[in-house]
Amino acid sequence: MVDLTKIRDSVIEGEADEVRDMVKKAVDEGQEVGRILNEALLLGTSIVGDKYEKGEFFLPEMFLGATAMKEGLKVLTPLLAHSDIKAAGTVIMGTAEGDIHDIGKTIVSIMLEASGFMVTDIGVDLAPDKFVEAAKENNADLIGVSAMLTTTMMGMKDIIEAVKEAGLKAKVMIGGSSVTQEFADEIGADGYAPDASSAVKKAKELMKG
Ligand code: B12
Repeated sequence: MVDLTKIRDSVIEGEADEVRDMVKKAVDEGQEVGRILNEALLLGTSIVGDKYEKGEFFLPEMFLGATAMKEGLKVLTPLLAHSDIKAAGTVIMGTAEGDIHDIGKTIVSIMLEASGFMVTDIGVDLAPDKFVEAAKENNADLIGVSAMLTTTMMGMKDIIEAVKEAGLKAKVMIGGSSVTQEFADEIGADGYAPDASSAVKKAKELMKG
């Protein structure tokens, strides 16, 4: 059996090939996908974040760690997202302008898909009009916006305003490590969630009205 702590450590070390191979092996062995995600990939990423905060890691290490995590996530994505439930709603998901962090929003997207939502992930570093265009094209019920930097968080307000100005029916849900409920209220977001599983709950709640 592949030891999940070994995968976690390889994420921390930024060993993308090892992470991918071990995750594949763990899946083949029948290890639980949710545990591989939480105890190996997410925990590894969070330790990388702690080390960066303490000054033990610098940007290159943080980048390698994220790349390794994403290699593992690629293996898990098809397994997490399978769902035969009718679409619970249509969601546009993206990261705010100036921000290239995409792991959090990718996980939220996967969890929403796994819960029956139709999600279109439009990428990172997106100006407000990109969200508006995509929401129109897809007749979206919800728009999810992620921002990890205190600077890019501020741009979320512009997205909410652009959505309102365009007269769209879509509700805007926001998240990211520095985002809080208080901030969401302040900028007039329809919803906020601190993590992927509460994002699913919040999305369902917003669909109800
Ligand atoms: C990996 C990482 C990177 C990678 C990103 C790779 C990638 N492809 O995403 C790289 C190395 C590129 C990077 C770059 C930078 N980073 Co960085 N990064 C991180 C790190 C370590 C982890 C982020 C992550 O992926 N976490 C794992 C995911 C699963 O968690 P999450 O993103 O929080 O998402 C969860 C929730 O927030 C929520 N959520 C997220 N999005 C959404 C959306 C919705 C709609 C909802 C409802 C919920 C939701 O659900 C998610 C799942 O549970 C964090 C540290 C940390 N502790 O967060 C710093 C961090 C975010 N980075 C930081 C900084 C400063 C930078 C740089 C500016 C560094 C620099 N000097 O260049 C650049 C900015 C680049 C840019 N323009 O965006 C700071 C931000 C500080 C701040 N408050 O402004 C942090 C907090 C590190 C720190 N302590 O200083 N980074």
